[in-house]
Amino acid sequence: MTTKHFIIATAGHVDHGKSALVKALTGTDPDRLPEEKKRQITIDLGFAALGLIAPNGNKIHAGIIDVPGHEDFVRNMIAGVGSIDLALFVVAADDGWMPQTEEHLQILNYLGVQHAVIAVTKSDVGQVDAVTEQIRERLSGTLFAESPIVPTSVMTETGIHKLVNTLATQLATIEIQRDIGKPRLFIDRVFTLHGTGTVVTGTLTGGSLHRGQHIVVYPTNLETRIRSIQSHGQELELAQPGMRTAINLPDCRVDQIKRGDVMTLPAHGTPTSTLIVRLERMSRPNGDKTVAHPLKNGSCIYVHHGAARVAARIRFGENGSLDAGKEKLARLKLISPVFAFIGDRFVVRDSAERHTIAGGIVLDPDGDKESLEGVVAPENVGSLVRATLARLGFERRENLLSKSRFSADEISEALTDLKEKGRIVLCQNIAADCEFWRNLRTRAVGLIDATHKESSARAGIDVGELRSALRIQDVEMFESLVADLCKEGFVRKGSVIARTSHRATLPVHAQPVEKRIREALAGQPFDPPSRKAIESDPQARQVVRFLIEDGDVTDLALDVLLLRESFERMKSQVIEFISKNGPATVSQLRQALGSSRRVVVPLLERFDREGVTRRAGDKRTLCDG
Ligand SMILES: Nc1nc2c(ncn2[C@@H]2O[C@H](COP(=O)(O)OP(=O)(O)OP(=O)(O)O)[C@@H](O)[C@H]2O)c(=O)[nH]1
Ligand SMILES: [Mg+2]
Repeated sequence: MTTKHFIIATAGHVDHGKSALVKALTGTDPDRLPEEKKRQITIDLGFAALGLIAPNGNKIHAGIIDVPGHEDFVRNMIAGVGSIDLALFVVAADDGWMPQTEEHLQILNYLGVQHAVIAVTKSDVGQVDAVTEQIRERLSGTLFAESPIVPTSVMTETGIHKLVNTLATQLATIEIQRDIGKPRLFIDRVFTLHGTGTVVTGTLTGGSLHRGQHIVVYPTNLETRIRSIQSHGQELELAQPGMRTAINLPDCRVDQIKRGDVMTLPAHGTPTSTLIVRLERMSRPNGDKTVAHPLKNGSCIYVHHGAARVAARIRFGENGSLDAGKEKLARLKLISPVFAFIGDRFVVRDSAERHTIAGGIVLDPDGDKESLEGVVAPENVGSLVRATLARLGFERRENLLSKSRFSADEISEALTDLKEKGRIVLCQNIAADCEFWRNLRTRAVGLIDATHKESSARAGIDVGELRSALRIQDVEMFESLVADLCKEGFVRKGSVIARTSHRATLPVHAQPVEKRIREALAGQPFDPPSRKAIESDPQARQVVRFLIEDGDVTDLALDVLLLRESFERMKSQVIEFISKNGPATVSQLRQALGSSRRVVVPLLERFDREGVTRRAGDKRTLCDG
């Protein structure tokens, strides 16, 4: 039977007994720093592990993160609760609801933490009933309104057993974290172990990491390999989502990595500094100082994402501010990049780091390119795919929603499904919005038809000309469009695209010119007159273009035209000569063909490109096969 892994973090006001409770539950004192022991206060994150048995007998392993309650260390607290499954929310019976009880509650709600168990600590010295009532009142309307409340005392050991059972019962109902094949380890500690080298720890989400794997650390782009993995002191081959994970990176120095960095695989996009987000402010009971703090357009704030804290500026779509109980779309300009996914949640604090003022959800981590219009919350993969394509027009399949909380398979299935329902277009490697694609096709067809109408002597429109007329920068997308057109009704011939039904014809008055040109080229087939001499007037230029597009004439170099037939004959003769006489120089081949360097040099270069010949020193040999 496999053990389910979860992460629990404590939360609550300073001195309310969080660390003492963790020690009573696990036997581990999470306060490990000498200064913490001296001041009897938690400063930074502490860690412990708790083995539990679910009511159905299944094993549960919970990694516990103990956070500081003091208002000076809220920043550390947020780094600890970024990706937890359940909060162990602590309120002391002798003190009741206090400022950081409130602030921590808001932080957990902004981060979307869905589950909590509430411990009314110090039940031996406080008023359990009154405080329980106060807690229920403060939690009403929040995600924890229905969470169980357990009175505890570490002095008398009251309620500890019940708390263990409550945690087990609650965790048993929670889905384990999803493995979407996109692991992110939000690094919260970096240190050196004597004889082992650099170790980073964090909470792993989104996918697994295994020993020997090649990884990248963002935002520094540090690429390295995992030497070994541990979770709560146990060596592992593989760390799974929802595990506290320690990773040994012997090839890195400690000063190359810091708290807030993200370890991931190189294939899932890069960090960015502009996020499109939906910001929200909770509406909380009166007298709460955190609600009063203004959040205006242009405000400088701190964004807490994962274990990172980054200064940023807020831009709302229009001027104004975000009031309590409201939400608004905004763009966040960060001073340094974060590796965020669509659907990630974050916390916003003021620039002086005194108040938690808002929270939000990332709607687009690549927020540079488009307006705030049409950005949607990621409810399900299908609607997200459609909304994304509606905004972007098109995207490469492998890039579409790569930074989202959906797996590549889920995205791929959604694409196929939407295509079958006619809601999106899939063409080669491009996924596109139907309307966008239809418009593009209509414009392309219009340009092709206009070319046919205006210049019937031309085989069609040059693809490069079509691309620039459509103003398409992306070559791959353009190639998909051409391929789509060529599925029905259109054809690509060399460098032009045309209606299948189109036959290029020269106007009657140009036919004598055509005759003259053909004769000039046929007169000295292997050493014809220069292109300049042949294209003596605009009409001759038009005819030459017609003959090239039609395939009867090859333009070998800027100034060299050959009849296709001469080109093919020269090819056979070169092959025959080399087969008979072995590798040959330009000059030998020139003599054999009775041609000139002007023609033979570009001719052989063309044969090299076509894989007919190969250059070895100053000689040409034949390519095998
Ligand atoms: N009487 C009594 N005292 C307790 C109980 N739990 C904790 N304490 C005391 O409360 C004080 C604070 O306990 P901690 O566990 O350090 O509190 P904390 O919430 O971790 O504090 P910070 O991490 O600094 O926010 C210590 O002196 C504990 O001995 C309890 O159940 N009963
Ligand atoms: Mg503590």
